[in-house]
Amino acid sequence: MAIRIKNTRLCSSFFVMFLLLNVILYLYYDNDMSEKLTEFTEQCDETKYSPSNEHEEAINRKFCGKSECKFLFTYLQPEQETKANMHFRSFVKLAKALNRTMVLTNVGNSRINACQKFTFGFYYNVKALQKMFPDVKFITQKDFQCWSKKRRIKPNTEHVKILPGGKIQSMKLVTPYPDLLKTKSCLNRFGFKMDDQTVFKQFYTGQKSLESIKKQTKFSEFLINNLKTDVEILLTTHLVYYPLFSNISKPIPYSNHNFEEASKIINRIKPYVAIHWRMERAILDKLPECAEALVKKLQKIKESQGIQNVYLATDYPITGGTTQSQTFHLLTEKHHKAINLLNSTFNIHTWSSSKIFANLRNDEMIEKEFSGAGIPGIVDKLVCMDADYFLATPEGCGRAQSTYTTMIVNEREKSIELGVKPQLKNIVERW
Ligand SMILES: Nc1nc2c(ncn2[C@@H]2O[C@H](COP(=O)(O)OP(=O)(O)O)[C@@H](O)[C@H]2O)c(=O)[nH]1
Ligand SMILES: [Mg+2]
Repeated sequence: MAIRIKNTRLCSSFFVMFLLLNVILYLYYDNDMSEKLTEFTEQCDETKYSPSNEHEEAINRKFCGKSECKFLFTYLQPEQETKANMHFRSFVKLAKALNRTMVLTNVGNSRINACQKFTFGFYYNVKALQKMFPDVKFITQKDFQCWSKKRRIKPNTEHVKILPGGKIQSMKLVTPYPDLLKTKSCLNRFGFKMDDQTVFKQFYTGQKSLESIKKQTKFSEFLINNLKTDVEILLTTHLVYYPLFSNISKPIPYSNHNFEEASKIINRIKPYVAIHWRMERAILDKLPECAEALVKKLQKIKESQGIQNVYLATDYPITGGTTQSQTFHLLTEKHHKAINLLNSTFNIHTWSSSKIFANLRNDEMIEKEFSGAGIPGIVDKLVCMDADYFLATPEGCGRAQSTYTTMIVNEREKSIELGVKPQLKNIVERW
């Protein structure tokens, strides 16, 4: 009997410890792991009460901590991940300057826009972003959506689009196009007011006007001065390729689970040479030459450095299907032959041969992310950052001026400077 009581006590203390451990683990991983699935399967229920200022204020307090909410929602970043990452930071700066809460727009398929199915934390480390911008308030798209739906007096909006070209630093009011935004940009998923009465502003940077820091500063000041409005939501988008704000901070770090998957690959293949072959825009006739030169270069590195393993990061569709970059349309026999030469000469490791995120891959919607450019692009980038030796695309063999490659190079340079990754033998070399 006594033994049984002892056992029961022992069991319950183990159970309590087990629970505690889980709570600790949950808190530790919260921003990365708890919020990574679909946004729109679970609808936020609309409230049943009739409109009254008191209720509106209560909803506001719940979601933005104040009786009045002021949000900045950049619902569409036009470019893919590295560039979208950069522009997102410009808009955080804008949110800061305008004292608005920044919406963490959804992500997926290498994009940051309202139509995507994953929360921002699926790609990015939200806690790290908060540290980078300690005085900016953030809200997930899901909570923002919920807030807008729960509001009975629907929050008002102003729409802002920033375009390159036009008259330098100019702004004009344009005819509203709410229906297009509702259908094409998924803004029908939110409960805010946007109609033919809504103010639609179009800003122009002027020709090549954001190419210098001085011009960026002038433009951002112009933008801030013209966006001091009382509307509850500023809806923003742009088509600008240069940074909108000067002194843009370092990239938003990727979320922990991406680092963990990259580490699994790295630990399995180290030491290794990583190649970033961004094939988009290669001169087709040059491709056979490019592949041969790469093979030669790899053989040399193997001999001189004694590194046996080769990791290939590329926008070529290594799993078949479409290319990994959505701006890479012209895929030819010459591309296939180039990759075949590489594959037949070396045992090449890739994100695909490494079965990344095995625990997530039994869901059809998530699996789609692994046939596209999203998560594989992030993991490839992280594996390249840690490689013992790094080779990047030379001119003519693809898109040598790639922000994707530049991000790897900058990170490697920083690691060498700080001496934090002793395995790094070079920053970058073009083969
Ligand atoms: N998986 C994978 N995707 C890549 C690689 N290189 C480029 N991409 C994809 O191609 C797109 C590149 O766009 P971006 O990140 O803006 O860089 P940039 O266009 O090269 O300046 C992204 O969607 C990437 O995910 C790669 O090595 N591996
Ligand atoms: Mg791009």
